[in-house]
Parts: sequence; structure tokens; C-alpha cells
Amino acid sequence: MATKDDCIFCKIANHQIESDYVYEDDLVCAFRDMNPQAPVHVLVVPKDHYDNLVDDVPAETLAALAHGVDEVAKRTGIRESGFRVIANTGDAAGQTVHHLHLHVLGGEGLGEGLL
Ligand code: DGP
Repeated sequence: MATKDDCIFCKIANHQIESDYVYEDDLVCAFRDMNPQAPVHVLVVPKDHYDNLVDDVPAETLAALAHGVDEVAKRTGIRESGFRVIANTGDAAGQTVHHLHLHVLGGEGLGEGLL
């Protein structure tokens, strides 16, 4: 696994630091956000380190992330009601952890989308 020493999501994906995992396979893992912004708020991350969505991420990994989102939606019971997926990409978007992650948000009171 390609990791960065100082990256918290590399450590969580590598189980060096344990988290509240929802889903895991060979390429990605999903765990609950420590600062939830919705009743369901899960982060889906690749196990290899990429800074963000435009960091030459292999197609296989992008597909695994999409599959991970679907698994999270099923496992947290938000697949039928609907949910939101956000990838903050770069400083201007407010990305604070520079390891690619997809926010999966759902549940009561999610409200309307921004766009
Ligand atoms: P972003 O702004 O897109 O970079 O959001 C990063 C998210 O990561 C933020 O909602 C808080 C979450 N987060 C940061 N550090 C940790 C951690 O150590 N564990 C967990 N579970 N979530 C974290």
C-alpha cells in the first residue's frame, strides 16, 4: 500500500489507527466521520494515498470508490431515501485532509442540495 507517513487517513486505512469502519475491501475503506454533519456521515477513502480526486487516480480505484459508496449506502440504510456525495478538492474547496475522500451524507434533515 502506498502511504504517506504523516497522513491520518493512510493510518486509518492501514489499521494503524482504528476507526468506526462501515465497509472495507482490497482497494478502499469507509469509516464514520468524527465530526458528522448529517445523521449518516461516512468517508470513503482509497487505501493507497492520493492527495485528491485529480491526483492521477487509477480507474480501478475510482470504480472501487463508487462501489464503496454503494456499500455504505446499503449498510447505513440510506440507499432508497437518497444521499449526497461530496469530494472537497483542494484548498479553495476547504479540503482539510489531503488524502482523497468522498463524504457520504444522508438521513433525516439532510435538506436540499447546494446546486
Ligand atoms: P474535508 O474538509 O473534506 O477535508 O473533510 C475532512 C473530514 O475528515 C472532516 O469532516 C473531519 C474528518 N476527519 C478528520 N480527521 C479524522 C479522523 O482522524 N477520524 C475520522 N473518523 N474523521 C476524521
